[in-house]
Amino acid sequence: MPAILPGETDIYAITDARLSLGRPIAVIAEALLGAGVRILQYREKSLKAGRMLEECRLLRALTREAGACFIVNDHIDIALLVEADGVHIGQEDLPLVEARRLVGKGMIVGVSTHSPEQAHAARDAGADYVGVGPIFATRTKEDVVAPVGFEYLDWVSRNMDVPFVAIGGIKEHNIAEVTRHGARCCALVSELTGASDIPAKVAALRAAMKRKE
Ligand code: TZP
Ligand code: MG
Repeated sequence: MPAILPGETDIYAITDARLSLGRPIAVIAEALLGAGVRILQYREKSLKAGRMLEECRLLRALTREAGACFIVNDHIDIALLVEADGVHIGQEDLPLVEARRLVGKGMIVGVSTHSPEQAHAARDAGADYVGVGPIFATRTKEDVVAPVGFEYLDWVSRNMDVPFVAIGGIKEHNIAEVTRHGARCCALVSELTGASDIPAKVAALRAAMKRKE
């Protein structure tokens, strides 16, 4: 299994074609990977499975070439078909134990969590990492739960021994604060996919995280 969630602070990039200023996914992925992003998640909510499979094949090739980790959101079948490094599931997707049965031990399974109870359950069921959020309000996710703010992130930082990723409304202007609350890895969608200069945005986000370490 490739290393996920580096020890130092870093960003976890997530795709969304609807928030990419009309640019093809290959352009977005190449810009992110060229800027040194180490984890890329494919998350597309409005495409048909055939198209998603094609795009994931492409992203698998690009991430492999870049030596980056490739995670597929929701679609375990597609993740298996393209030999992704992992899958990411939410609380209302297939239960973690069933997802694990499908992908086996060698694949990363990440789970979105919004409370200490969900974090404990994910850890006990063998999650490789947990998503923590949404930290701030976001328009990117349609069925999003209410922001958890910093309270839950603080709790995870202090109490969880499983790697975690902060997510939801994280931007250049607030990422330092998220880092200060203990997040070493931050997941972003719109701030990255919607940036006109993606490498510059990656550099600015990394600099902001480091300044507040
Ligand atoms: N899970 C919780 S919030 C969210 C997901 C997938 C969307 C985050 O998007 P953005 O644009 O970084 O706020
Ligand atoms: Mg899901």
